[in-house]
This record gives sequence, structure tokens and C-alpha cells, in this order.
Amino acid sequence: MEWKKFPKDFIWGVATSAYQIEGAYNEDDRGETIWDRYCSIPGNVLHMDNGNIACDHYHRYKDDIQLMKNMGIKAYRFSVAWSRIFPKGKGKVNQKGLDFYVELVDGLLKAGIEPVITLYHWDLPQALQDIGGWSNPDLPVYFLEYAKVLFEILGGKVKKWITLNEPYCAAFLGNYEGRQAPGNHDFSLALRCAYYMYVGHGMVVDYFKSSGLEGEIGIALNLMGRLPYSSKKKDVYAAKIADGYLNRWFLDPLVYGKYPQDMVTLYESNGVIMPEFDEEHLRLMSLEVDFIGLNYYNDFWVKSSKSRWPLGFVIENPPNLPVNDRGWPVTEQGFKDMLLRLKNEYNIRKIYITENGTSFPDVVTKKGTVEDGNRKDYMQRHISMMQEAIEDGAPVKGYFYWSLYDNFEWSFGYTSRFGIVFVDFESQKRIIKQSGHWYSDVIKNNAVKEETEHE
Ligand code: IFM
Repeated sequence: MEWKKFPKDFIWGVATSAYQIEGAYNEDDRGETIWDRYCSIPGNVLHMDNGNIACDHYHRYKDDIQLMKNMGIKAYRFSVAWSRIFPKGKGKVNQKGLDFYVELVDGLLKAGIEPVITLYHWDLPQALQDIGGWSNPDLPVYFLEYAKVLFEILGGKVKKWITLNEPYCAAFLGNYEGRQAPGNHDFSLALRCAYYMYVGHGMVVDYFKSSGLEGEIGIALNLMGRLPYSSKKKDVYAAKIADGYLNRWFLDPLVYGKYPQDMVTLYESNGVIMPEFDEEHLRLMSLEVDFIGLNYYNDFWVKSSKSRWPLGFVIENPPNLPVNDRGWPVTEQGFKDMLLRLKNEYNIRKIYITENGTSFPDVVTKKGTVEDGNRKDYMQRHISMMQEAIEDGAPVKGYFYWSLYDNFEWSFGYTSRFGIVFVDFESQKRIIKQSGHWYSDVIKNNAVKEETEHE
């Protein structure tokens, strides 16, 4: 094995989100979120799990900071729960909620860990859902008001801000596929939600830039390859549509200020009600961000299918691929391809990997360890590919593993573990997994070990 170095100022971090780890769902005047509501409805989440306690991070954050420090982690990406700051989504600020994040940020800085804040990671205050959620044109204004409060209190201390996490999931999985909160099944509604999320994103970027706040602002998008299942014309076309649905629908307005015409035509010709594209909105959406956050997990293969209106494709992977416990294939080459695509096709000048990770059914051995060689292998493959992409000119400046902890994995509840730290949800005991120790080594050496030919 040979150590292969990363650029000197490369940032090594981990990521989490509020609803997935905080718990304390009814403390200090936190308001109800769409995920509290969604989890309470039978059939939505495996075992009817919820985030009421999760990793109990709200009470254990000091120990959690110490653990990250011991692991040598340099940066911590977490999200703020909007409903702790504004329990009803707007109106009067809840000081107790704000205090929690101030203490968290101060604790991180004291420990030498850079805080990176995501403003919206899917946990919309329920009161805002009650007035239509993200489909309501007033939502962007409320989002800006919420962001302003955080900028005012934490601006200067926090130098990296992310407006939205994976708006594709929040809009389409939540409002079309119904697999996430708020659990709707309406394609037109999902499009409208995605649209106003982007208007909100743009308004926040605009404010951040014009107020001269120190630091950088960007967005975290889940972008992954969509490959044709066969070379048949119809599968090649299906893959193009799948790419438009997941990737281009979010990249194009951000970079070019317009939505991809082939997708607009497809949707319109299928009778989908389009949002009313407005010039000023498109201008806001395409204001230049300081970085793109890439959340990359895996590519998927795509087959043409009449069954799925209005998209006309289904996901079907070739047999015998290595997969994780969610059936997600391990496709590290796709990671490199996406990084180079962002550079070459979209001319993106700065990228952080804001998420990359995998889920396996980890167990604690008799010795009290967690031997997740499979996760370590996934990480090694992806980090090495990222390194190759950097060598080929991809402007990647940091990597945040998803996730620090096993946590509440949305509709999979606690059955899907992504952590490099194992969490026993009964006792709340944390155990650094083999992959976590390995990652500490990567960070310490600012390098990844490469297989060499003589081994
Ligand atoms: O847990 C999620 C996270 O909240 C958003 N990105 C994907 C992760 C794994 O599914």
C-alpha cells in the first residue's frame, strides 16, 4: 500500500441532519415538522419509527463534538431545524432553539472543527405545510426570514452555508412518489414545490451576497448517473429522461437560468401543470453560488417503461452487481464521471462532496467492535476516484462522509445504517466502526492508501 496525498487545504468532514439525529422533538418549544406528522401515519415508515429520540444529539452534543475531535474530523456539516427557530415556520423567534445552535457552533469552533450549516434538510415546519408547503409562493419569503436570523447570529462564525439539501428528494419523493414527507402523489405539485424551493434558494443567496457576509454559500444536490440498461434506442432515450428528471432539472436553472427544454416539452405534452416560469425567479435561481455540494451515492440503470407516467422509465440494474443492503450498486467510476461532468459540461468551479456513503447491516462483535470492511472498501473506492477526478482537474475542495452516525434513515427508520460510528439506539452508546478508524487515518495523513502492483 502506498499513501497518495490530497491537496494541502483539503477539508475532511462528516455530515448529519437535524431530524435524523437530534431527537428532543418536543423540547424547548420546537414546533411540529412534516416528518413528525408523516412518521405518525401507519405505513409510512418501517416499524413506525420516528425521530423523537434518534441519536439524542440535542442532549449529547458536547460528547458528540468530543468524539469528532478524537476522530480528527476537521469539519462538521449539520442542518438547523427550522421549527426550533420558528416553531410555526414564521413569526416570533424561539430563543431557546437558537441558543442550541449557538452553543453547538461555539463548541465546534472551540474543538477546532469547522461548522458547515445546511438551512433546509427536509424538516419543514408543519404549520407551513398546512398552508401548502413549498407550493405556496410565500414560502421563499419565510425561508429568507429564517435564514436571516441564522446569518445574523452565526454569520462570521460559520463560513460555509448550504441553502437546500437534495431539493429533488424534498420535492419529488415527498410530493410525487409519496415516499417521504409530506407524502403527496401529485407530479404537478412536486414541480411547483421544486420551483419555489429554488426561488427560496435564490433569495437567500441574493441576500447573503448583498449583505457582505463573510464566507461561502452553495447548495447540496444529489446528482448521479442514469445509464441505459441496453443499447436499444428506447432505453437510451429513457436514460436521458431519467437524467433530466434527477440531474438536469436541478443543474440547468442553477447554472443557465432555464429549465431543460426536452423535459418541459415532455411534461407539458403529458398534461402536467407547469409552474409559471418568471424571469425574476429564474434570475434569482441562477445567481452564482460559491460552490456546488455534490451528494453522490451510486449510479442506476434505466429501462424504458410505459408504466410510469409522465416519465416513461423504470430503474432496473444489471444482475450480479455488488450492492449494499438497500440494493444500491457500488459504482465509483460514476462518481468520477459526475465530478468531471460538473467541471466540463457545467463549468462548476468549486465542489464539496457534501455526502457520500453507504448502508450495511452492521453488528457489534463479542469484542465490542464493528468490523465494517465493506463500508471501508466503499469509502476507499470513492475517495480514490475523487482523487483521480481532482488529478483530471475537477475542483473538489472537501469531502463529507454521510454519515457520522447511524441515524433515522427516513422511511427506512432505524433499519439502515450509514454511520462510521455505530449507535446503539437503546443505550445511545457510540462505537467507532472499523471504517471510522480508517477514515481517521485518511484525515491524519491527508491521503488515501492505494493498492500497488507488488501487493
Ligand atoms: O440519509 C440521507 C440524507 O438525509 C440525504 N441523502 C441521502 C442519505 C442516505 O439515504
